[in-house]
Amino acid sequence: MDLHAMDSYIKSLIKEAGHQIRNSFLSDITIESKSNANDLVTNMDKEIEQFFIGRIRRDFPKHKVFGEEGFGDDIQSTDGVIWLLDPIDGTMNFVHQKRNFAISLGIYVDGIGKLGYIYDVVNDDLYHGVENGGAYFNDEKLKPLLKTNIAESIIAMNATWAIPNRYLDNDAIIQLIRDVRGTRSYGSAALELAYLASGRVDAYMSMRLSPWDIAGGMVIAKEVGAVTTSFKNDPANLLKQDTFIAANPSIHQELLEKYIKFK
Ligand code: 2AM
Ligand code: CA
Ligand code: CA
Ligand code: CA
Repeated sequence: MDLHAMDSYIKSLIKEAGHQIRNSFLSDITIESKSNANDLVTNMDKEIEQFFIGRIRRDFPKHKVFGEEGFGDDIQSTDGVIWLLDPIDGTMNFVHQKRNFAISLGIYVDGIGKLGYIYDVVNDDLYHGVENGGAYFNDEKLKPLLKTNIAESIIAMNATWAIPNRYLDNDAIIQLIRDVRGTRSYGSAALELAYLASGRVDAYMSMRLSPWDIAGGMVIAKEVGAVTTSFKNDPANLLKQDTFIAANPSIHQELLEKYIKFK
């Protein structure tokens, strides 16, 4: 695969999709809920996924697509070329705020991340990464993450972590909230990964993410030296939902050992 040619193709595809999303602000969107009342999906989530799939089927008929809205392929293994696509990551923000959402895309070949894209549609900011070729914020090359420590870190996590739950030791999480410099919650896993890669936060963690939420961001994050794993320190799962942490390498282990404790 010619990564350079693919990269140019994908950038223009993503910009075209972003244009369609921005145009949708001028007309009414249809909002439905999925697994629960707060799990939203709109006609644009579906239309943008179908837009990508139409182009991929036409121009790369051998490639497979694993997308959130289910118009792609039934993916059971990581063999071959797979586009892991979240057409709108942060749908709740898309609906309520008309900002703070992104298109998230990762291109994986036999389970290895080759190209990653996170497009902040409203700000027209594209984060991308090429395996062994660096990570970029628009045209600016991102620098390797600098050494840090918990006390000087900003951690992106959802406020619901403070609510006692069945899985994790709540006291350890509350201690983390006390020990860090600050916490942030942006509501888009892809943007939170982009902020990690660009050094604006030092870690991002979530109790449940899907492959399309993290695929693009993992390629980008790896290029600046970030570590991405499950809470059990396994490689992130490309086939099913799992826990997820992406962090500056100087705090990843301490976060897992001291603060993320399973009951
Ligand atoms: P989505 O907007 O594409 O659904 C919100 O904290 C983040 O978690 C978003 O990246 C959101 O992606 C993701 N997420 C994954 N599964 C979710 C679910 N069932 N409900 C809400 N957000 C979910
Ligand atoms: Ca969703
Ligand atoms: Ca998502
Ligand atoms: Ca989505």
